[in-house]
Formats: sequence, structure tokens, C-alpha cells
Amino acid sequence: MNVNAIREQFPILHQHINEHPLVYLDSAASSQKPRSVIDAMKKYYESDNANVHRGVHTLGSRATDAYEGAREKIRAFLNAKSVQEIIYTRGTTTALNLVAASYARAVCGEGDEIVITPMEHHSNLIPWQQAAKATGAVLKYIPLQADGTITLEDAQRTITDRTKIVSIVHVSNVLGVINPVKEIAAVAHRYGAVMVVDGAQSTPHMKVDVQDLDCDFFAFSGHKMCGPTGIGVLYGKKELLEKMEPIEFGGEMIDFVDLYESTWKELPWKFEGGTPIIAGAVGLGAAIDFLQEVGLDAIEAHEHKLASYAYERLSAIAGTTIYGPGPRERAGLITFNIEDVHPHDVATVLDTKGIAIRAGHHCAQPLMRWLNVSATARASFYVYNTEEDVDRLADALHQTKEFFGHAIG
Ligand code: 7TS
Repeated sequence: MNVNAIREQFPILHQHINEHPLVYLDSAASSQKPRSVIDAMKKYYESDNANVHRGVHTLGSRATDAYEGAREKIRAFLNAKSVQEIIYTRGTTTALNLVAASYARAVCGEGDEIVITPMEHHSNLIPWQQAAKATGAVLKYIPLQADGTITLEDAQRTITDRTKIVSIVHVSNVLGVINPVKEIAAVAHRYGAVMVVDGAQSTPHMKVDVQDLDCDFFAFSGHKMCGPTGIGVLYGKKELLEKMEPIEFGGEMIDFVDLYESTWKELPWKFEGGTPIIAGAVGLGAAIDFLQEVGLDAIEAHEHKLASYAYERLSAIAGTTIYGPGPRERAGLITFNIEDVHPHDVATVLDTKGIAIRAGHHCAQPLMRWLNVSATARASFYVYNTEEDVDRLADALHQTKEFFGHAIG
């Protein structure tokens, strides 16, 4: 993988921030976009823009072809059986809310169980809290080990024949933990439960095969994988989606409407009420082309190397705590704190040196409480980052520590 050639394709990276060359280490929040994605969206607006699924005019069919063509790219990317299993959403949050609002409310009753973990992003936690409150179901947690991982044994102990839904993050946005979702799906299925996977942090960084995982639902966001904001996907097994009711009603999703009754279009459109995010779908299709050209295996290996190097350099800074498992078992991000320096101060000082990291609770407040912190700093890596970026981060952290050390002392 030629990182310099890849960097050339990302216009945003070639600028100075606060008089330093930009080092972007916040891709877990949102990734940057290659020129091919920006150009595909520009071309769509400049030459093909129209509404989809209605016009008989040429632009209408071009827009429909672009929108549906991107769906086929997504199907192939995930190795789903059918494009009917690919529902466009606004992102992971909307995708998970759809499952919680439609599927969970239909299948859960008093005393049934929904199983998640304490490492979930709020997007894979609050929708289940709400569904549990609405149905009388019980929300149960697979406990975390000391290093933030979960074990299959604990999953087996937590999932029972009252469990209707298991919903787990594939890769944690805080701990970098990669969860054994395929094995947990097998346990869920043994008890007749469905397996939902939050793939927001895995899909951009590793090969995902929904048939191999045998998950029932899988959610992800375009903007974390070189695509635009405002577009994401819910994959669902056709037999489940067919039984589910839409949660949004209106144009685009109907078959026949009468004064008191209406019927829905077939999959996937019954879940896509209203004029969809057409340019977003086009951009996501271009992002998938880009990722496949580089190769997901190469991307994963590159990030693993960077994260391992960052782990080594950051562990060498006295007073630094790194959260989550060791470098061998983690994805491409490092969440950490420096003793006696608030993570917001760390991020602010780093910004003065042109380095963008995230600080805060990372939309995982229960996990912050488990870690016994109110916030952390996080550096996350992607296809365009280099070892030099890691060096800049580590050097800047040394300086931050000295700066605050002197200030406190
Ligand atoms: N699930 C996980 C694991 C995530 O990391 C995120 C976003 C979401 C769900 C929600 O995705 P959205 O596209 O619907 O917002 N995570 C982060 C983050 O770590 N920093 O900013 C956003």
C-alpha cells in the first residue's frame, strides 16, 4: 500500500492548521473523503440530478440508476444475498433505531430480554433502553473483563431462552476491542434470538461478510468510511425485514393508498419513506470503490501497524494510561489519558500543533463510568495516516506533559 499516493487523493489533508501541517487522527468520529467521492457527488449534481423512482424523463432514470447502482455495490461489499436486504438510512444511529422501533417492539414482551454490553455507543444502547421500557423487556449486559473485552462464556451465561435480541458493537469506538460477533451470533441463534451488529467502526477498516457472520441485522455509516455524511445502511435478512413494519410513512414507500388504508412497496423501499439521500448514496458507492481498490485487508494491516506503533510510543510516556486490550487484539485507535491533564486540554494543545484528536466521553458514558473516568483522549487512524503522524502525536504529547507539568509544579 502506497500511503503517499493515497494521501494525494485526499485534498483536505494538504493544509496547515495553526501553522503546522495537519495530522488528522479523528477518523473514528468522521473520516476524510478522497477526490473520487467528492467528484462523483459533484458529477451527480452537475449532470444527473433528479428525483428517483418516478420520472420517466432521462435525468430521472439516471438518478434512479445511480441510486440503485450504489445499492448493488453495497450488497456486493457486504456479501449480502440480495439488494432487498440493503436499506438506506441516515447512518448507524438511524439504522439501529429502525430495528429497535420496528423489530424489537413487535417481538418483545414482558420479561423478554435484550442483551447488549457496557461498551456500546449510545446509539446501540438508548434505542434498546427505550424498546425495553415500551415492551416490558429486560435489558441485560454481558460483563466486561478487566481489559474491556467480553468472553464467549459470559455471552453464553447472559443469553437465555428469554432473549429475543442480542446487539453488540463489532469494534468499540473507545477500547478498540474487536468483538467475536460471529461466535455470539451462533449463541444467539441457539436460543432463537436475533443478532444485531453495530458495524460503525468495523466496516471502514476490515472486510465484512454478513453471510459469514450470520448476523440478522448490521448497521454502518458512510461518513466513517470515506463517504459523505447523511447516508448509512441497515442490512437485514430478507425474511425478517419482510415481516417488519415501516416506522416512517409517506411518499416513496407506498404501493396503494386509500382514504383509510394503505399498503407498502416491496423491500427495500418500504423502509425508505420520502425523497432519499440520492447524492449520498452515489458518494457511498464511490467510497466503496475507493476502499476496494486499496483493499480492506491492506487497510486493516496498515492501521494495525500504526496502532501498534502508537501503543508502543504512548506507553513510553510516563503517566499515560491506555484503555482497552494490548496492541495485538485491537483495531486502529488508541484511547488514553495523561495523568493530571484533562483530555480536553490535551486535545486543545495538540490542535495548536496541527494535530486533530478527539476528547470527551465518545458517546459511551456507561463505559466511561466503568473506566472510572469522565472523559478520555482518543487518536484514531485510517488509510491515509503515517508513522510520521504517530511520531508527531507522541512528540506533541511529551511536550503537553512537560507544559502542564511545569504549569502545575
Ligand atoms: N456506533 C459506533 C460504534 C460509533 O462509533 C458511532 C459513532 C455510532 C454508532 C454512531 O454513528 P452515526 O454515524 O450514526 O453518528 N462514533 C463516533 C465517535 O466515536 N466519535 O464521534 C462519533
